[in-house]
Amino acid sequence: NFLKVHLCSYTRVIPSLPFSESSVFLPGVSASGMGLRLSQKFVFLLFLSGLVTLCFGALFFLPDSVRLKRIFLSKNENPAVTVGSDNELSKKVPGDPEHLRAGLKGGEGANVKLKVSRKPSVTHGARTVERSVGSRAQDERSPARAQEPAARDERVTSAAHNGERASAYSYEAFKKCLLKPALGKNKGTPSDSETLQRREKVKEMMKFAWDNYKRYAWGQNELRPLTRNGHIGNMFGGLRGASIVDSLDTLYIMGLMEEYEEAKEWVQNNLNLISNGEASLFEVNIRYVGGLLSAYYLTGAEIFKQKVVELGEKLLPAFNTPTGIPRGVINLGSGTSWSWGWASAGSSILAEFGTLHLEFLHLSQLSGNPLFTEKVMNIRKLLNKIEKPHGLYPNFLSPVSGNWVQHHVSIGGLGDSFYEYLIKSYLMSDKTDQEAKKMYYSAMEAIETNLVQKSPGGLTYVAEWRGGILDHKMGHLACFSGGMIGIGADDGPTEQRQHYLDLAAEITHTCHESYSPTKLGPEAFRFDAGAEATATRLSDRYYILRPEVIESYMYMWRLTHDPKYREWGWEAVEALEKHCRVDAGFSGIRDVYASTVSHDNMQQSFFLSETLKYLYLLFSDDDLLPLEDWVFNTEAHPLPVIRKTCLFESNFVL
Ligand code: DMJ
Repeated sequence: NFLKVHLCSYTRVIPSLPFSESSVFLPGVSASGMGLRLSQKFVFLLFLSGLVTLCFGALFFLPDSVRLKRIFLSKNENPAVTVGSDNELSKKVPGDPEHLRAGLKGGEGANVKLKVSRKPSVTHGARTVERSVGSRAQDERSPARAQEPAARDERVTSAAHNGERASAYSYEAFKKCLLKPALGKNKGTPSDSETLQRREKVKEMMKFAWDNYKRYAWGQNELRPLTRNGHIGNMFGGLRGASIVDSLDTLYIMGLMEEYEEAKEWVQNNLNLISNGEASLFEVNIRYVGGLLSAYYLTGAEIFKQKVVELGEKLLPAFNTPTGIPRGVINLGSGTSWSWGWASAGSSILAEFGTLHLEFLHLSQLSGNPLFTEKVMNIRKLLNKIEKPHGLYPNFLSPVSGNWVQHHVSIGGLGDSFYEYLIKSYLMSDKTDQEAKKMYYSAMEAIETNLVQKSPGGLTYVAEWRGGILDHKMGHLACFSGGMIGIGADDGPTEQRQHYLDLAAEITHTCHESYSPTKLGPEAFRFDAGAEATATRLSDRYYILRPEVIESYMYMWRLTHDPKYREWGWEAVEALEKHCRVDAGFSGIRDVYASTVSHDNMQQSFFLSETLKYLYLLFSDDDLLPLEDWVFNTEAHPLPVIRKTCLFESNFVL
């Protein structure tokens, strides 16, 4: 700091002053050129150039947020990367669940990471995300920088070019390649009356959540049900209507057609993609890109295709890094991108850059632009090649050097959906993507060897790994892994198939155990010091309407038809009604163990896109979005299996 303040103020003053005045800085020497001897002049010049060099060098040590650094060093030129320490991540500030949001499956409770923790948006917190994004928002608006990335790849934004290609895509051909009708024979209506009633209840919950959003927060990102107003936040780079885009497919699947039409009309007339805000690449991808893609594939409405291709192009500059590993935050207007302030040494997050593959393959498919696929294949290539400690994938990677920055491994926050997208890439490729398959099963083997544990009480759980030391906790986010391991079971090595299905069932059971006594689960729960799937810290006790446990029930039901999964799902419905339903919507709660409920005043958009959708599917017949034809992205947006040969032939037929 001394260098920064003092040396830099010298460089600012000296060039603008006549020499006589700069003598202030070199006492005892007359600075007028006339009064100096040659050797003095030489020493003075040497001193001056030393100062300039030092000042410039000092810029590299300034935090990213300092304006001076932004002026001299463009973000995309990448700061030097050094190996970060765990301390950086372990600093927490007390979280206020009222503002906590939940991006990435990636969180550690209501504690928000100080440096804009999200594990934050990732894990818990929009609040952290908002902070980091917000703080940059003010000084990020230099027009010079705004032009920067556009010129980098002429294939990125040629709207006319993509428009042409996009219109060449044949929706009819795509439909012919589905094995079964998307909505089943009878929209998945179950034959037994109890299940039907339960399904109707879930539909009513969706309508209630939607109506209140519409009434109090229409066009904003999420509803605040206690204060009856809207929330915008900073995660989506100035985009609006997150709850609308996230709900399109749920409304359609549930047959809430009037509501679906309202949503579609809003997208048509009001979804403005010309925004100049800073967005989480991950969140925009899973919610907006995923939501628009599945709305298109389910309905064939051209508007969704147009919007999603346009939005996809805005995300491409995030990949302009030395390795092609995208940074976490991007300004949707200028294309400038940077890493989260809380991420160690400017690193990118595994679950963020590893959760783009499904959507980007579909963007190429719809637009005819191969660039989307190239970007994610490049990530794949790097991850495949890099050395992995014990076969594990750490959560932090430098987009500059392509090396791991920290050895923290987790199937929950910060890691989670990377693994999910490996197996789903394989399934979505009609089981042709052998590379994804291999990476998934090797990763699973390493996870089983190093992370999977049995508690003294007999519960199976997946611990976290910090440089070889186990942290005996699981986040709510990690509970999606029951479903993931379940859907991957059948394609594993023959002798392992039953084992994987059993493991999936055991993890789902453990997560169900964590749902007590309110029948809603905490953000994180532990298995040490006598704890058996319970939150031991007050700050881990919140529940923000997350879907992961219910998601696993849904998959396990489809895979086994064991009635307990429907019973557990129904328990969750009753608990949501009892503890989370308020007069104007659904709200997260601050403490799942408290006898008196305290609400956080946030109806997360993923409650509509995921939690309620998975519950509805749980109480539907399996032919509603059959798993042979559809994979769900990490925000529960269904994307169709790509059957290349069939599509090719069908296009010819047309
Ligand atoms: C959702 O946005 C997605 O499921 C994401 O992968 C993780 N976090 C939330 C839900 O908890």
